[in-house]
Amino acid sequence: MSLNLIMKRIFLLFILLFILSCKKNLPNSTKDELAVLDQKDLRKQNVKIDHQIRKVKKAVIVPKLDGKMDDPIWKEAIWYGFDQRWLGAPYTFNDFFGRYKVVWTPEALYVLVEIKDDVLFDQNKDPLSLWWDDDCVEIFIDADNSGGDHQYSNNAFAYHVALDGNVVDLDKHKKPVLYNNHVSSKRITNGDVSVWEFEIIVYDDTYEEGKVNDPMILKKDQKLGFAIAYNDNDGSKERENFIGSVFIPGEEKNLGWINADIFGTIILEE
Ligand SMILES: [Ca+2]
Ligand SMILES: [Ca+2]
Ligand SMILES: [Ca+2]
Ligand SMILES: [Ca+2]
Repeated sequence: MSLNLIMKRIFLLFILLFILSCKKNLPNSTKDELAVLDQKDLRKQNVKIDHQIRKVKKAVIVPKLDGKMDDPIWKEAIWYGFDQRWLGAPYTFNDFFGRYKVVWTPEALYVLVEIKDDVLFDQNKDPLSLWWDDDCVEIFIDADNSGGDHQYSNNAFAYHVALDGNVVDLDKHKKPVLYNNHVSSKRITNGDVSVWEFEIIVYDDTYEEGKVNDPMILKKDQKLGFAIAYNDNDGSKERENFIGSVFIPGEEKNLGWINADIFGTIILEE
């Protein structure tokens, strides 16, 4: 190796060391600023913290909405409980017991519900009047699992399905609207046990009532916000209990109709 070449290499080494030392001396604050910016972006987007994460099976054969649970996919899916008392006094097994299953196809979510309720009560015949005070199943769907406020928006839906099959939620004008074309159902009641089957066409936050809206095509690995509840009334002026599927921290438990952060997270698997 010539002396010239050795000198050149030493010179290059010095330059490299110089560049490295400059990088090291960058003030720490630059790094911190970048971190702060990231956190701000996260807060702006209101990222939901996934909880009650459950995998949901795909149905090859679509369950028949006949109020009978003999479809092949219902035998494969597992039961989950309505086991969270969101409103009302403690209740007995005779008063209420409920469990449910969820499966999916690209076109819809399917929910099977088995409810034991001693009295089925429908005091408000007008579906748009005090719908939450009659016995009803409430299904919460957040298509993009965004979480966040949805009280008067379509960021998420809280479908109240009444005993007569009418489906109600609030729209952006704070008025109740029938969403019977989003949720189809069939209920068969024997004694105090009702079996309900639901087909839920999923719409995302671009949904506009009265316009032409494309339903969401569901895909493998997709996450959705999901919760379900039952409003139990056995003859009182107002509902006696509101029993949900997901734990809600804090004193106020009646938050499902306002904030999609409390929904659990389902993941669609094949
Ligand atoms: Ca069926
Ligand atoms: Ca009851
Ligand atoms: Ca959403
Ligand atoms: Ca009841």
